[in-house]
Amino acid sequence: MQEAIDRLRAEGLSRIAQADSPDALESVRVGLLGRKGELTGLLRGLKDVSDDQRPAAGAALNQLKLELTAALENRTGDLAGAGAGSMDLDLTLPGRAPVQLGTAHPLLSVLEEICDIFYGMGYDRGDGPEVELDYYNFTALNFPDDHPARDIQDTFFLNEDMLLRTQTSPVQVRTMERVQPPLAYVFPGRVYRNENADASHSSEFYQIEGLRVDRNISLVDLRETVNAFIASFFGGERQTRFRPHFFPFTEPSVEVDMECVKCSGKGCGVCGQTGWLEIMGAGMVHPNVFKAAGYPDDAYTGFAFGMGIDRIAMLKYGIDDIRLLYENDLRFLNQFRGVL
Ligand code: 2U9
Repeated sequence: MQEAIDRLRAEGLSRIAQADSPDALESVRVGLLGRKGELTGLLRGLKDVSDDQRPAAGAALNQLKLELTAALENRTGDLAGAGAGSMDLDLTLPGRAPVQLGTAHPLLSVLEEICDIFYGMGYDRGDGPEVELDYYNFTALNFPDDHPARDIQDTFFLNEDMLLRTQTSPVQVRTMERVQPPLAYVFPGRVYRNENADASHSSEFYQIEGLRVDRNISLVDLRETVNAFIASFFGGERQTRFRPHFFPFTEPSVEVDMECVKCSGKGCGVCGQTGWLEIMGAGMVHPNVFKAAGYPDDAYTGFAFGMGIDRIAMLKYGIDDIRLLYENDLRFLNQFRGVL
């Protein structure tokens, strides 16, 4: 019996090793361990072994069965690994590489950093829907019916009355309907514009707007708030300037420039040799917007501002293509590990 067992071990292992496809291996398995297989035959033959030798022969046969089964399993794994596309995964095995923990996306950490600065000045945070009514996105903000921003070329309309918000301003109107002055809020969030993507444009981006309404709020309050924000976010004393501009929802309106982050005003590639970077738009809330929100027309004044978070993040980290912020390429994102 022992001789037969040893012969079957040697032959069985060699046949398993030589099987070169899953089908060939399966017929080797049937030939060895199947109902009419050779090992099964030897197990049946146990009854003819003498009583004193049967326990040892039984143990040796069980051992052989374990060895052949293990060899078959290993070979199955080898053949599956070699076959294109087919995989026999053992999900219980420990991973080969250490697990990489996620990290904050640069856009969201800049968003939180900006909010934190305004919380420090006593602001609250407001949130609202990305799918908006035309009324809140345009009409209540004093956009005339024929304003070019309402064009389908600029705005994603869902139907005649509904659209994807083009700015977070509609949340400000919703907030003013709910909250009486004095109030100070920031409204960060994602906005949408129907434009072709390039290095500085994306059809979705992040914005943060701010609103402060009280008695006797003036442009001086706006200027000091903007200066405090810029000093805190970019560090140090930086020159700022207001240029006259036009927005339907503010009067007067301005665009705010700050000394270039790269060349500190000398002129370089980042600031187009001007020494200045446009950082936000702002102004005093238009009386028609107060009217739409239901505030008395003469009791309060307020300022509002808006900036693109993408642009601020790009300036802060020297990112030259906005699309990098939306592609989730780990080679890009991994550079912010531990930075934020
Ligand atoms: C209400 C009243 C006034 C929000 C403002 C801007 C100026 C502005 C742009 C900056 C770059 C949008 O991301 S961007 O393209 N925004 O220039 N936004 S004042 O004014 C408001 C908003 C709501 C009720």
